[in-house]
Amino acid sequence: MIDLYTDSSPNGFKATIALEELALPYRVHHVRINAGEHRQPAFLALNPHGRIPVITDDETGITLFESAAILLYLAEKTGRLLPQDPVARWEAIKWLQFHSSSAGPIIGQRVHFELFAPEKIPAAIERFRHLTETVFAVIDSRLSQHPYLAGEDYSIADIAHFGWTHIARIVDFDFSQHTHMSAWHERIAQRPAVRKGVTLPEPATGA
Ligand SMILES: N[C@@H](CCC(=O)N[C@@H](CS)C(=O)NCC(=O)O)C(=O)O
Repeated sequence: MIDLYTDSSPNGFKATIALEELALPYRVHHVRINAGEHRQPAFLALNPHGRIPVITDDETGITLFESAAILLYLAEKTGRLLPQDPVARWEAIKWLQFHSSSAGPIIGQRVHFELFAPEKIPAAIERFRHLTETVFAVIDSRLSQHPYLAGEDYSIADIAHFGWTHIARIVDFDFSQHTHMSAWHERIAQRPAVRKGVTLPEPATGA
């Protein structure tokens, strides 16, 4: 059985969506970031960086933090959501890595500086708006050529990016001018596992 430690937030949704897509049995442990539960010793023992999501798998004894590692683990465990063909497989890993190193942190910083920073810093807001637009343009260009980031098939790369495009929509970061990315987002948002994944744990962010 997999235990998932998470909150209603973009990085957490990647794990809930993947677990729902794969129909793996799992237990959700709600780590309330607002209440500082991610800084408690019991949680820091699972992730010393104090961030959700975390999974433990009692079948293998493996504990993982970092959403990309979790997505790769779940894909490898089931043989699904990561193409077998080497070209598509490495496309999926490349776009997953692009998400973890570029898209996720950039959108996250934009959310911080536009919505949560105690002081409005125009240069920081402008910088992360510009960087977000660049990321959206890169994703849009890829999706103008293929239905999914890895190519023809939906994969963990799409799940990773969707975690943040879902939040971008909620906080009104408009990407409608990126028409291929917008259509991809709508298509993924309609998947039953995705609809459920973004509601976990309750209460859902922005719902
Ligand atoms: N690179 C990490 C980022 C995890 C992360 O930042 N999670 C956020 C919630 S979306 C968190 O736990 N924030 C708590 C904090 O910043 O103190 C991943 O992909 O898992």
